Amino acid sequence: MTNRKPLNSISAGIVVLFLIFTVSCGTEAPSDLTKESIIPKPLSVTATGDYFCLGKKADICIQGESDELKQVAGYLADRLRPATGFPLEVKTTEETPGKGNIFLTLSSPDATLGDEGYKIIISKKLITLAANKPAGLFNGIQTLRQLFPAEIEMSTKHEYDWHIAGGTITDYPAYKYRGAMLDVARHFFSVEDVKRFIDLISAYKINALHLHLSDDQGWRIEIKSWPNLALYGGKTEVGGGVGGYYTQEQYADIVKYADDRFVTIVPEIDMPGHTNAALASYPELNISGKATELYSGTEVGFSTLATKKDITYKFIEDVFGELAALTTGPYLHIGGDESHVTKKEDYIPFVEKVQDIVIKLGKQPIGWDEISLGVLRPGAIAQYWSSAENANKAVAQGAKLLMSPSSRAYIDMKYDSATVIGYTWAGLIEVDKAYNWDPATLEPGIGRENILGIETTLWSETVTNMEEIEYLTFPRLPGLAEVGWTHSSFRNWDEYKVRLGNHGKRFKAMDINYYPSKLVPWAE
Ligand code: NGO
Repeated sequence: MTNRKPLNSISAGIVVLFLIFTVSCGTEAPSDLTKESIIPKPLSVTATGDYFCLGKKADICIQGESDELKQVAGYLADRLRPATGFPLEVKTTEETPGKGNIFLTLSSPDATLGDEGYKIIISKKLITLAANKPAGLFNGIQTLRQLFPAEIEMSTKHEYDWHIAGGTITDYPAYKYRGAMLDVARHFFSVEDVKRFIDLISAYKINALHLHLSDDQGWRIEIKSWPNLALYGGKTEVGGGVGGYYTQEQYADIVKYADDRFVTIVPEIDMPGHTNAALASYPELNISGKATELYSGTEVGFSTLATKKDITYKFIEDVFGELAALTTGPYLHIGGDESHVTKKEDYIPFVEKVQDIVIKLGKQPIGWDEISLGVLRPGAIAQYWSSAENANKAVAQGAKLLMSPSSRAYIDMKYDSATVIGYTWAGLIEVDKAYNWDPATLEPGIGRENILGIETTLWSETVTNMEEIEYLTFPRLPGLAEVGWTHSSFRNWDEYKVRLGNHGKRFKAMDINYYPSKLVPWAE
C-alpha cells in the first residue's frame, strides 16, 4: 500500500502536466514568422512554418554569470510574468537548455550584429536570443514581445496560448542614435511619468532620452552650488502652474532606470537664450545685474545670459560639472537655439566656450543647429531642427548631425486641424508624414555618412499630463523609431500602416492613450 501512493501521484502529475501542455498550447498557432507585425521592421526574417509554445514550466536560461545578463533576463521575465502568470525563473546554464525554455546568450559573437544587433532563432523546442552585447539582447527582447499575442502586454493574468511562429530573425539598426526628447521645462512631469515614457519608447528600440531640463518657464534639476535655480526657478510652468524639479537623487534614479533599459539620458541646459528661469533666480547672470520675473507664457527668444561676464562661465562650469557627474551617457546638450536677443558677435564665442567646458568635463557637446554658426569643436554634434543652411555648415565642419526636422519629427505638432492639443507652426504632421522621410535624402548636402541618428521632440507648451504625452507620441513614435532603425530601402508606408494597425491591440494592452488615425487600418 505505501508503495502505491507515490506512483499514483507521479502518474497524476504526468496527466496534469499533459493537460497543462495541451490546454496552454492548443492547436491554433501562428505559422509564418514573416507575416508578424514587428516595428521597427527587422533586417531579415525567415520562417520555418512551425511554432514555439511558452508553457508554465519555461525558464529563462542565461549562459554565464554576468550581472548584465541576469539583469536583461530579469527584465524579460518581468515583461512576461504578469500576463502569463508563469514563474519564468532566471537560471544559469553552461549548455543549450532543454525543451520549452528561452535561452539568452552572448557567446559565439557575430561581428555583423554590432553592439545593438541580435539574432532570434525560434524552433519548436527553444527560443534562442543571441547578441554581442546586452544592448542587443534588450533589442531582441523588444522584438520577442511583439511576436507573442498582444495580450502579453496586459498587467493581469490572461489564459492564452502563448505561441510564437518559428524561424530566424537577424537584425541591427541603420543609425546608432535613435532618440526622443521630452520637454520637462514648459510643463513639469513626475519621475513616474518619465519612467513610463522610457518604458514606452524603449519598446520601440529608441535608445536615447533627451531631457530638456531648463527653459524660460522653469529650471527642473537641483544644482547644489546654485540652489535657487531649482528652488525658485522651478516654481512655475506654462500657464502658471506649480512647476517642480528633480532632486539629484531623483535624476540619478531616472538615469539608472534608463540605463537598465539601454536608454542614454541626454540632459539639456538651454543657453544663452531660453534662460529666463535662471535669470529670475540669480541677478548676477543678467546683463543688467537685475533679476527678471518668473515667466509662464509661451513666447520664445527674449532672454539671454550675460555672455561677457566671468560669473556666467563659472555658473556654466558648476551646472555642467554637477550634471556630468550624475550622467552616465557621453553627451551634454547645450541648447543654443533661438538666442534672438544675444548679439551674433557674442553668441559665437559663447557657444565655442561652452563646448570647451563640456569637453573638459569629458563629455561630447550637442547643440541645436544654430551652434554651427561658430567653430564646432571635434566631436560636437549639431541637431538639425529648422535651418538646412546651419546643418550644412555643421557638415562642412566635419560634425555629425542629429536629424530632428520640425516638419517630420516634431511630435508637438497637431496631427490634423481637429487635434485639440499641439502646435501648427511646422505644419500638421499626420502619421504618414512622420514616417515617410529618409534622413539621408531629406536635405541636399546631408548624406548618411553625416548623420549620427534621428530624434523626435516633444515640446510641452501645450502638453500638461501623461495622457497628452501619450496622445501626441503614439502612434507617431513607432514610425519615427523605424525611420532610425530600418534602412529606408526596406520601408514603405502602405506596408508599414498595416503593421502599425496591428499594434493598436498592443497600445490598448499597454493602456496607451493613442491617436486612432484614420490613415491606419486598425485591427480589431
Ligand atoms: C522650437 C523652439 C522651442 C519650442 C518648439 C515648439 C526649438 C529647437 N526651439 O524648437 O523652444 O518649444 O520649437 O515647437
